[in-house]
Amino acid sequence: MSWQGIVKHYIDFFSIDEKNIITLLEGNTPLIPSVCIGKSFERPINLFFKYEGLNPTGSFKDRGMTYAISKAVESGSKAVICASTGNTSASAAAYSARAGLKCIVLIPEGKIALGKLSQAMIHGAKVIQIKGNFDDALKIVKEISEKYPITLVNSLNPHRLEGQKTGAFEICDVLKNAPDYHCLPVGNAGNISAYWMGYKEYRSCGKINSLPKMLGFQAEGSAPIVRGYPIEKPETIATAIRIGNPASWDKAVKARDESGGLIDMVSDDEIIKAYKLLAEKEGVFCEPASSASVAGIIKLSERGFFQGGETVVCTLTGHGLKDPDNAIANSEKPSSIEPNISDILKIIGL
Ligand code: AN7
Repeated sequence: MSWQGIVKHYIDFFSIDEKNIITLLEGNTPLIPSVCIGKSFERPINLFFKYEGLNPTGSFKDRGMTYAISKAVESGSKAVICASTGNTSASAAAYSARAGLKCIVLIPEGKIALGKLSQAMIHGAKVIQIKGNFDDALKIVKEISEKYPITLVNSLNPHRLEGQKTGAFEICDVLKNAPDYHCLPVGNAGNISAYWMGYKEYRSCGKINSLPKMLGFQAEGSAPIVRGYPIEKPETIATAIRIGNPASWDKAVKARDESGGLIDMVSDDEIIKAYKLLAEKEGVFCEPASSASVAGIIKLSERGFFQGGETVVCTLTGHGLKDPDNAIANSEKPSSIEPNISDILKIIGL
């Protein structure tokens, strides 16, 4: 049978009447073997990229959103709301459009990537930009959803993490076991928590017989979990993870500690270096926040963290096309000349 989306595919791990499922056939994303980065380490590792940019709206959020929106429909909800650094709003807008729900999104003005903003707008969400950051927006939508009949679809909604756990299932289905390490960028800290839940559920039912160590990376200017206190004014070029007080802080710390992993941080320079390496040496275009996971793996390898030979999966959480401004700003500008073959040959170096 053809792919039916994550909820139907893993229906035994969900609790829903199938007729209420709202899906864009998300999931089943490729686990791409690294051809360069993992092999370039002093002690090479067996590195894979879980390329979540190939979901219907271009990020991992679709896994959580298909289930959150389906459950909202099942419960008779007519409207949903979220705060977002961009990808959640894009996904909420698309799945709400499909379900016929009203969708309201709060975003930090000027700090969301162009592709994401365009998605929320074209799907017909009510887009409200606030002169504040994600953390301010989350506080407001939480309050609204507690007082009015509007369903919150941020990852505080447990159905979001339930959906996102399927990323772990798919990896184990391909590898036939769990990887040794699983590495993710950490923003609101939902995804690392969801993956950990997924791995544990898969082991409980005997699909795998080991668990990975969970590795999370925050951006240096937005690293509350690493520093141990909320960041009032988070900053990073990776706007998706520009979050100072993550909602799933405790869950992420639990995933780190139960698995024997770590949560550390990488600089914007390291993020951009990994972003370019992925694009130029692996042929994989992800957004800057996604490459924080790969930047983290590179940093760990330089510290002698890996023995060599371990299987390591990095989730590349969002597609590079989400953020064309950063792609252009960090690449060589195209030359612009008259259509003259000799000048063109000179530029090519022939
Ligand atoms: C590409 O869209 O928080 O640690 O509002 O878009 O589960 O929050 C996005 C987060 C990583 C961090 N990579 O995941 C939002 C939002 C990308 C992201 C994260 C996000 P979490």
